[in-house]
Amino acid sequence: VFEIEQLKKIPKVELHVHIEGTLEPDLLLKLAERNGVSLPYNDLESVREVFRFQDLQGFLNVYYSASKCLQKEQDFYDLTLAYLRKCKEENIVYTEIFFDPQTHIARGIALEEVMAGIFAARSEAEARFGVRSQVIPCFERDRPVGDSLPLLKTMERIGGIVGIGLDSAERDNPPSIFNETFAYARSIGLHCVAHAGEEGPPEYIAEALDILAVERIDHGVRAMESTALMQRLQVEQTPLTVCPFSNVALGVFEDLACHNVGKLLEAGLKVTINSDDPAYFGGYLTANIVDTWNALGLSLEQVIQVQRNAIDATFIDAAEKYRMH
Ligand code: ES4
Ligand code: ZN
Repeated sequence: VFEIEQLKKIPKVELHVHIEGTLEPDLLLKLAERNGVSLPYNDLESVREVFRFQDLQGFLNVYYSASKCLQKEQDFYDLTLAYLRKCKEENIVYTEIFFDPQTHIARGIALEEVMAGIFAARSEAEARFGVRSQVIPCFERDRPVGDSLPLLKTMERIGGIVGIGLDSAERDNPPSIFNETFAYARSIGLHCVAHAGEEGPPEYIAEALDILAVERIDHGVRAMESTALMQRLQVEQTPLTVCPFSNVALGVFEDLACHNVGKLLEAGLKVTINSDDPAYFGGYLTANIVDTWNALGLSLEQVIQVQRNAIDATFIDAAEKYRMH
């Protein structure tokens, strides 16, 4: 049986975490008050009540609504620094952080403020805690596809991002329609990832690889439904950023004992473990590993394996990866 304190000691890498999903109830309530935002819940008890989800859409409704409390550069700074402080505490030495620009722009927040807050926290955390990070904006696939390329060009002008991603409601929103935006991102040297095979079918994983040319698949757990795809992911060693707590919280798997991550590992896929939206799904990276490993009876060697996989799957240069190993 693994314990939190034991696995905290192992240096770790996280590749799938949405910064808005690290907004803990106490900071949420504090920001609501600071910015004069009224929420349908105003104490920790009722927050916990609302944080019980049926599926991805049910979660996204709460997540986007809570994000309204993030308004000023300082808010994004506080949010990001709190997560990176958590990384220090858990010995997460490097993390690639997602954010959802469209959620904030749609409310009239300047993208420059959002990004300045996140970047300032990044520098601070590197200097103070030695926790390094990079930043990846995600396009929300349930918003008009035509908004994505102009937004990408705005972010290109602002600078500082390492890649782009694709998130939000997956069903009936296939990756392929973002073709042009991802092609442009690649042409300017950005890395590409996409959520696929979370709630959507295995075909969306193949599409993300073939049409968007993504280098990692976020989630990807529904790959198991296709033998051909499993074989391809094994041969190509495409990293999957698996998020066990998220999958259970959103009903993708009944419980951790039913999760397929052990089978994905046994099939030789390049699996990594991540927290996704830790404030909403019951815990950070270390807790995800501990509880999943205990539920499935996985080994310490497999903990090391997923961490080696995560180092290989990062968007840092080869010399640096070598040092991390
Ligand atoms: C997300 Cl769990 C999940 N899936 C898709 N999009 C997301 N955005 C934040 N969390
Ligand atoms: Zn996600």
